[in-house]
Amino acid sequence: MNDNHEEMNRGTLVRGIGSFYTARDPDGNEFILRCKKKFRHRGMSPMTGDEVLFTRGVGEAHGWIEEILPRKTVCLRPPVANVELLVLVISPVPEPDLLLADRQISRAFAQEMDVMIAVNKCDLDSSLASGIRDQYAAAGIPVYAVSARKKTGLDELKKAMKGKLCCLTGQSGAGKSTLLNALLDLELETGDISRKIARGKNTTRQSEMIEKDGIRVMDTAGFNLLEPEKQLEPEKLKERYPEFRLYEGKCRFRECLHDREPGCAVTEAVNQGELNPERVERYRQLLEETREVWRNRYD
Ligand SMILES: Nc1nc2c(ncn2[C@@H]2O[C@H](COP(=O)(O)OP(=O)(O)OP(=O)(O)O)[C@@H](O)[C@H]2O)c(=O)[nH]1
Ligand SMILES: [Mg+2]
Ligand SMILES: [Zn+2]
Repeated sequence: MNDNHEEMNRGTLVRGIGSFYTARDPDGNEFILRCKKKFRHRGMSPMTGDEVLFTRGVGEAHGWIEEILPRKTVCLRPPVANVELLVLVISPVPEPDLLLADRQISRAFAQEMDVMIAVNKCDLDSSLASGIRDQYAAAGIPVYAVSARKKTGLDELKKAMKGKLCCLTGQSGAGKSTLLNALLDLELETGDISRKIARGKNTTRQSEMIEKDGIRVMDTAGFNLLEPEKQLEPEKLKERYPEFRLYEGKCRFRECLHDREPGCAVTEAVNQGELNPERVERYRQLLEETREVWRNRYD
């Protein structure tokens, strides 16, 4: 057996449908693969963004994923690997859910991903972007105001996405696929917002990696709910808020979790207008939830 197909190839998984995955090699060739059972035994399933070693199929036959290389980062929702820059897409419709956004930002920062926000549909509401900027400036999260429909603000966003593996994420209907179509001149499927429930219709079903114009980006399925993390110690949550760092060690109590303890420097910073009250309020909401989940972690 010295046929070509036994040779090991290297590629990136660019999509997966059912139990079939597509790997793209460095020359841009795509290969349909299946996953060997050994991964399932290890509780590992391949994800879009994975770097893999694979053997090619003969003729029309599919090949096999032989190895999944170590992941730099992992998101479970959307399920993607090796993302370096998370691009949250927020729009006036559907109504922004910033608690959901904060959950995603918190998970991204825990893995040292970069995060930025694209406020889309600025043709419908030109003031949303500045409101979002107020919420996230102190955390150092850049906010780009764009309209995929009117094609405004696209160059700046595109420039900021260069050089890192990006992932567009956000509520269904926020306009992720439309935005990628406008940015990279693609024809990804897009959907309407339901009139009745004012939500997106989950048009994109799978994560898909696109490489074009020097940009590597994944379009992903929107969602409206994210389960709380089971293994997060409440004390660790504040470490995921870059804007708190300036105040660490300045509270009356050394163990302060910035949850309305007396003499809290974060509360003081909110009162002084240095930190955004809504973002801090949502932190406290997530802290409460994290405590609750932590208390019940053995149930
Ligand atoms: N007015 C306006 N509408 C937009 C803009 N961008 C997207 N839309 C509309 O928003 C709706 C949803 O767009 P999609 O691109 O399918 O949204 P998505 O985020 O990919 O949604 P899922 O794939 O379901 O997660 C479509 O009707 C788009 O035409 C924009 O800049 N302005
Ligand atoms: Mg989509
Ligand atoms: Zn404090």
